[in-house]
Amino acid sequence: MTHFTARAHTNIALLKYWGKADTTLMLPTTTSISLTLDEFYTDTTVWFDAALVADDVMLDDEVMTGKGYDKVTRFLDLVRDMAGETRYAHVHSANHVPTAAGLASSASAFAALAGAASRAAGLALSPAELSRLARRGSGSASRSIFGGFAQWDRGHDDLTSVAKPLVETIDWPIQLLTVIINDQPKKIDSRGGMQHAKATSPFYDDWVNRSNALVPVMQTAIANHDIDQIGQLAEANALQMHATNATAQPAFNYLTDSSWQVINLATRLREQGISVYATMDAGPNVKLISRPADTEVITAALAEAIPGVVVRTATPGPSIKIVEG
Ligand code: 2P0
Repeated sequence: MTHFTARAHTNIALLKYWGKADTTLMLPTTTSISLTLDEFYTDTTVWFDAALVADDVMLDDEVMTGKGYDKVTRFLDLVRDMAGETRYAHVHSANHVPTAAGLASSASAFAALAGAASRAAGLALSPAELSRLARRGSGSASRSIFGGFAQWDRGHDDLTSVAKPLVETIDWPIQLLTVIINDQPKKIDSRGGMQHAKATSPFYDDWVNRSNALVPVMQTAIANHDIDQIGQLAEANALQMHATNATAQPAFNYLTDSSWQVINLATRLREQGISVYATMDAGPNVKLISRPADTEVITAALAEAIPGVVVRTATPGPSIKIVEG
């Protein structure tokens, strides 16, 4: 019973994934580009055990049940099929992605699970194979196999829908300031939200076409270390993604009044010459793409606009790491 532990970091999309072309294979409608973050990650240990009569899944020292457990066992079934493994597994996972930070943990969680479970089952997968496998757990997990900037090509089948590194080591100043917003709107999970937007928004196809057209433009902006171009593209892409939700039938929204306060603050700071751009995912928190040198002026402006606001700094992070436990 060899134990394997994997550490995978979460990522934030600069060009978003919002909708599936194939819900079984988890093929997205758009190619997405992300930044992996150093500060937020998941550690997962897996070992297979002939004495088990069902998978044993623990998250942060609590027994996992319900929908979350079902997702994990379905994912382990994929790994068992690939490896010819018949035993159930122990999965012990620790999330270092504070829920209060409003960052999705499914990307780091399924990337770490793919890494640890595949090795524990005796598979030696390449990074691309690992990315494909992680995608089956959660789409955004395909990108968390890689550090720095990663691109998940939407592809057209299981083989071609895979992430790759664009630039793994980033030696120039870029960060995401995570602005934690407490006024939580009604929770709609991203899996349901993206499918509803795809099925009912009259602007959905337009969003897909615009998003895919931005891929080479974003690649050039990253290659040029052009934080203003990266930020402009990311902010526009995020707002267009959220517009598909606002125009769904019935409409729904992840952004709250406080989210808009932060987005509008970024606009005002730009008018003062500061490079700061907003990106938002399936929740109210706003991530500000910026330079570390501007942290103080940005956080001071945030504190003035929203007294007591909490801000967490996130910097570019590394690829998945797997160790024998
Ligand atoms: C992203 N999000 O590109 C987008 C932007 C949220 C908003 O990927 O159904 O948890 O498990 O594939 O990966 C969140 O979606 O969804 C997500 P599933 P996932 O980061």
